[in-house]
Amino acid sequence: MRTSWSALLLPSVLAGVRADWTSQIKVVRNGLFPLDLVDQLENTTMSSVEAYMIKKAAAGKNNGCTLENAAVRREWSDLSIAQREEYVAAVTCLMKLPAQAPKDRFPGANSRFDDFVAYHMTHAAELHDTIHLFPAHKQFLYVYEQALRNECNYTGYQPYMNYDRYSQDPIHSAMFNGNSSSMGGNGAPDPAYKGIPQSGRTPNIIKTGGGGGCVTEGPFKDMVVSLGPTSMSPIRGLAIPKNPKADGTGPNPRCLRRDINRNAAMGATADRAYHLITNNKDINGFYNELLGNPAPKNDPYPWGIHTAGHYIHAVDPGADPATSPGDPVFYFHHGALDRLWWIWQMQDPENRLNAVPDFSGGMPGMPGHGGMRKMRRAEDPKTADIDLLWLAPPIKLMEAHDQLGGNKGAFCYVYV
Ligand SMILES: *[C@@H]1O[C@H](CO)[C@@H](O)[C@H](O)[C@H]1NC(C)=O
Ligand SMILES: *[C@@H]1O[C@H](CO)[C@@H](O)[C@H](O)[C@H]1NC(C)=O
Ligand SMILES: *[C@@H]1O[C@H](CO)[C@@H](O)[C@H](O)[C@H]1NC(C)=O
Ligand SMILES: [Cu+2]
Repeated sequence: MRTSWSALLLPSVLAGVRADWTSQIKVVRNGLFPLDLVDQLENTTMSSVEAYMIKKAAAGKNNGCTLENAAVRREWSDLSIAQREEYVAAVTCLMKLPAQAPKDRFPGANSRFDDFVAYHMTHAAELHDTIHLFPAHKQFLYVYEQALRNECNYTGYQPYMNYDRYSQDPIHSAMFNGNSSSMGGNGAPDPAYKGIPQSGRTPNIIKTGGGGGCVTEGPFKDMVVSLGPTSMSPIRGLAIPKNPKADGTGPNPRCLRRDINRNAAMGATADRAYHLITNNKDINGFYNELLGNPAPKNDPYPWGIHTAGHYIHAVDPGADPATSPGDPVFYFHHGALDRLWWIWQMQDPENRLNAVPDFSGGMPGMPGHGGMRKMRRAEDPKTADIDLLWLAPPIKLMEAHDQLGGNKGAFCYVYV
């Protein structure tokens, strides 16, 4: 009966759709940043999101999630200074809470923050094959956000990074200027740091931005990095101590190293993100372009947005594809990717919401990830799951495709 009821009701409900979402979602924007191409697309897409939600609610399938009760994940610079400081405090709190990952397996995991690094570094295949990359990171971020809120009393949601806001001058940005409301500063200059090799691309290296050493300013200047590096790390020639365990899971106390890098950031500007969303009708194309595959030609920053976003900040542990969540900026980057995926899905929810790449592949856009290509055959997405083990109970992969009602309604958030 439900079908015929909604079939009767829907046309009239849909006919009544106005730009009503602005009364349901609080939009707060930093006046320093006019809406870029992707922000504008996101804004116009919200009316489709609204129509999608009305339809879903009419079919009784929204699992209690509405635009009105959805959490709002905001861009870092759109948060007030007090909100940024609250976020930073929650992350440093997580770094002080005791680890829950099995101690014998991860003697180097010192905190709840490290629990996430421990999972990521040992389950790279489960997180990064073609069918898992987007949904598994959605769950990974969600569980991290829950830990910040439930265990460290954080009252906000995971912020994301709009690279375009920081790409021209990342070092002086609200993310990386090193003041108390930033995500910490640059690394000190280390002449041994040359950058990140990019085989198969021209240029074939993301040249150093001049850092590479220990972070000396801001909230994470005293952070003790412990896990890693692993054999996947593309960093060579720096005085980073070797981990006592072959797989990098042992205790290896050292500083957080960064290279806040404009050469990387310029590969993730809004024009590129807009092209990514609007020029790919199928998920395979979207996935590949995001990963910079095939390598863009005649582009001074041909990295693909995924690679660009990682190397905006990363040296150690951030540059190592296995331990990248060991720099807290990781979560801003993967939030940004989750947002781009969502905007792409919502251009045509009927066909795109549950679209899954249908080739089995790795992450050719990142050093070390090529090796993942053969690590896991693509399973049937319908039965595949996302099992974060000590981080959260398993969920079905397809439940992590819908951020507005997926996972029995646990996912209920929008990006603004
Ligand atoms: C965003 O969309 C809303 C409603 O659709 C519209 O009223 C508003 O002007 C748009 N904002 C910008 C900055 O384009
Ligand atoms: C969070 O708040 C609760 C209740 O006020 C308090 O008992 C707990 O210690 C707080 N946790 C942290 C990590 O601050
Ligand atoms: C930190 O940087 C932000 C972004 O530039 C700025 O708005 C804020 O006032 C700065 N805070 C301090 C204490 O300097
Ligand atoms: Cu990852």
